[in-house]
Amino acid sequence: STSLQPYGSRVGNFAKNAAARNILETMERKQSNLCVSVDVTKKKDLLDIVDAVGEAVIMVKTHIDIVEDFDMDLVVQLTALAKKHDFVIFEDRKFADIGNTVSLQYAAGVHKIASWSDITNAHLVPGTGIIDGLAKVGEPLGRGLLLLAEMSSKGTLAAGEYTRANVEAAYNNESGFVMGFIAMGRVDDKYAPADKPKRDFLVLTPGVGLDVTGDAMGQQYRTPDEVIYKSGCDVIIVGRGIYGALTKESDDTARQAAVESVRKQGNRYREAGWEAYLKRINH
Ligand code: S5P
Repeated sequence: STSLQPYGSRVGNFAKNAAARNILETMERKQSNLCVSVDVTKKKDLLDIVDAVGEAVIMVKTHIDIVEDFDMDLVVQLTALAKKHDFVIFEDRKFADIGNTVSLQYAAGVHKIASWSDITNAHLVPGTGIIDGLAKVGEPLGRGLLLLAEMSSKGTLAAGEYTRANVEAAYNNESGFVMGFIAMGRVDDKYAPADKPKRDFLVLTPGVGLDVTGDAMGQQYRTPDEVIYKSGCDVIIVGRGIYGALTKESDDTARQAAVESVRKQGNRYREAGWEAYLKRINH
């Protein structure tokens, strides 16, 4: 399995995808496999969290449509922070429509996702036309796409033959635009098509927490060790476990303390993720 190779040595496996190469190189440079998921509704909160954890992460994942005061200045500031701290941007848009519609959703509208997000993701529910629609926009810009082959939530229908279909679609994508999966384990190994040469893909995994095992709405958490070492995934995605402290501070002192706690959690998850990775490649 390619997951036993160091991140840096896998760069050459992604000759057709600049975003994937950039992610692997960033991981080596920063000694981190941590993606922070910044699911907050205020521009200032988003930027403060990203600035606090930027040094520890290789990727920032957004849900840009939940930001109430979104404007293009947020994109300007976020991309400036990406430069300052050396991370990749992942808009977690979870596209799920026909090719023509997703190409418009990706390129246009209020958010113009393709213009600033290095990678994004899609459900395969509509069929492979969704990949064609997104590739038409993303490929010329050097973007990458992840397929949601599995999900972290209780009762997910993304399993078994549906997961296999995602892996087959990725293997059939000759251009290299599909660079990986959202999945809970090494689906690219488990469902590798027998009639095709093995290919490398990145596996990014949400549902990661060190302190709790789930939430009230079906989220399920595993530790970085379970995800990176035991399951062989490449990137841990952590949301509330990192930014949880920054919610409803009454004054500046409380806010400062919350931002410091966010920074601390970022470092904690970076260390846990990297330790699990070192254990994996040195095993
Ligand atoms: O299966 C999934 C796929 C995704 S992208 N399960 C998930 O939780 N996510 C996303 O990861 C979800 O939309 C959220 O942004 C993040 C997890 O956040 P947390 O606060 O539970 O860590």
